Amino acid sequence: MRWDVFCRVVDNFGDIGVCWRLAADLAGRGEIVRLWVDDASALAWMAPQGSAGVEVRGWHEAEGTASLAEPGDVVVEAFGCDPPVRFVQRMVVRASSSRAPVWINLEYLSAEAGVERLHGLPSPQLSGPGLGLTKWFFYPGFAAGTGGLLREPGLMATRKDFDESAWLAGRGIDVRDGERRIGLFCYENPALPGLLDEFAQTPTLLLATAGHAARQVQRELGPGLTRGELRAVVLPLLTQTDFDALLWSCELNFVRGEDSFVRAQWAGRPFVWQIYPQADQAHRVKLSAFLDRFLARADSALGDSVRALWQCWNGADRAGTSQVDLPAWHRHCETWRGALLEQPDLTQQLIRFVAERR
Ligand code: TRH
Repeated sequence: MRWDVFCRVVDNFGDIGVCWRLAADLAGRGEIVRLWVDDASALAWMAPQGSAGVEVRGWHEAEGTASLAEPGDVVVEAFGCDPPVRFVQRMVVRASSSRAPVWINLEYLSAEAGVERLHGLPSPQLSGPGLGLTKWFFYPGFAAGTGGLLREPGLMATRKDFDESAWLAGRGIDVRDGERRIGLFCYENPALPGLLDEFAQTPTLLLATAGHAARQVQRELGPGLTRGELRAVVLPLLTQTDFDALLWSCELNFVRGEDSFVRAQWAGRPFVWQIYPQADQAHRVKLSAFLDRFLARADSALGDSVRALWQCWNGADRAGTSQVDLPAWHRHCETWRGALLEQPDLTQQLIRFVAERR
């Protein structure tokens, strides 16, 4: 099938990060994809090699009248980004002359219970440029009855064969015996200074990703990038493939947003999530909903300590990892990943969903 995926970069890297993973995964399964994006600049470092089967196009090109902008069989708008009006009008024209494109709104990921109810619901277009078409809500999620999570077919095999020492050496990162490795991808976080104090008590190598994390670590630790037994390395922007490798190379990962949050779960290593903050505090509910699901089967000491750490990292001025039993947490993350692997992945579910509606 021919797919048109629309992405508007609101801020940060998550919008394009998710859309790129989806586009590349679709193409990897033999689909033909055009990714229409209003700002493709991040792809230069996230996916410099591109992907066979994915054509990246400027958003404005979809507004034109050239045959290039004829809608394909499926139109995916990521996160309710509203494809250009002229493009939607041509979807209506296509519907009148042949088969209507299946129009999907790929929603944000949430562990809230309502997701199962909303996933797959139709939204008939009763007004506007898409009048007469139907848009379908597609919700990623953690439970049966949701659209699942992005997971490329070969991901777990690659994860299993991954050689973290070789990857770290290849990036020029010097690894020392007895040092725990922690990955840091976060927004500006008032809890970071306290956490660095804690890390300084134990031999620790902190791998800080480019952007907010790197800037805050540099500000806190100064040019030497050390404090007590802690040393930090500031990373350049990594490709998405190397970003996954980073998560696989650390004993504990701090992640944020949506895509890195999912990838940390496929890593099967302990992780702390900094949720994307929303002005109306809706993120607090989302955070609790995930913690409830994630910790439902953890023993109470582990559950309480992980919950406390995550809540501090998302709002307090102090957060510490020392209360958490890291080996037990690691086992828990592997069990959680095992349960998620039982679910069909998002791309597979999306292809099936579309096929049933054509
Ligand atoms: O950048 P984010 O905070 O994105 C957020 C969320 O998606 C949020 O839900 C959304 O509303 C907001 O953007 C607009 O975090 P996220 O989702 O983890 O995306 C980061 C992407 O960047 C992910 O695909 C991994 C990638 N990345 C790299 O490929 N290399 C890097 O070096 C780094 C630091 C990130």
